[in-house]
Amino acid sequence: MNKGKFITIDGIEGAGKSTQIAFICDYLQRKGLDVVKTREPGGTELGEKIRKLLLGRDTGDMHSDTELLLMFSDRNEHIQRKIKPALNAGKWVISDRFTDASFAYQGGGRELDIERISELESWVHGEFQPDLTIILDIETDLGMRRIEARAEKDRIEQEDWNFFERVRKAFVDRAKKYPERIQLIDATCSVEQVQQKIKSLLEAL
Ligand code: Z5A
Repeated sequence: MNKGKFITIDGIEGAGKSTQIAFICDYLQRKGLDVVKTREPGGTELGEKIRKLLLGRDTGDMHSDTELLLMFSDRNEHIQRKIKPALNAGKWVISDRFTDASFAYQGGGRELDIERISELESWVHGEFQPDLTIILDIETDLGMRRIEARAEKDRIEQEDWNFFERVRKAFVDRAKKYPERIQLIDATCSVEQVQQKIKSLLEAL
């Protein structure tokens, strides 16, 4: 039985995940909880190498199935070596992205078969799911505008508006499909307003 709680945050680029994760970690730590902040792809030593392969511009062209399989290889390492041990030690794990991102980016964005993604999900983490998933929802145009100023876009960030629009739609569909786990939050409002909504979810958990 898990003793800690597992929270994942997702959404399209520029939705404000990094901003809100910093708030979540600080909020929980102030409550005296032992918090582990992590991310996907990445989060483990091997995972960070996989992340470089997945997001590095110098990786070049990659078959969409390869991208999906690498995401789940990274996830397996992450769950087995970091997430589950931390939860079993009573820690609260906050992950910047998790499996919903594979359904949204590879399923929605790349238009891969959802059934195949579900098979990988069953294989890699079966019944194991986050206690709470927060999806920050924002219009695609606004998300893209927020990250416009970035010096260099990674391999996936270079995709076009239509790709991110499909990703956004897939996230919204996930939230509708799993209302007991996923909370969709309107992230177009101010940082403070988003924090207030997140705060009430954390209190409930
Ligand atoms: N990926 C995948 O394809 N499949 C998978 O299974 C997984 C991942 C797990 C990981 O990137 C990439 O991997 C991602 C999906 C793919 N690819 N893409 N593209 P990442 O998650 O590490 O990075 P990111 O997606 O590019 O996140 P981000 O751009 O850093 O966005 P963010 O963290 O959501 O935003 P932010 O940095 O907090 O905020 C962006 C800007 O907006 C910043 O200037 C803030 O100050 C500002 N901001 C934030 N909130 C607000 C509000 N409320 N109002 C106004 N301005 C705001």
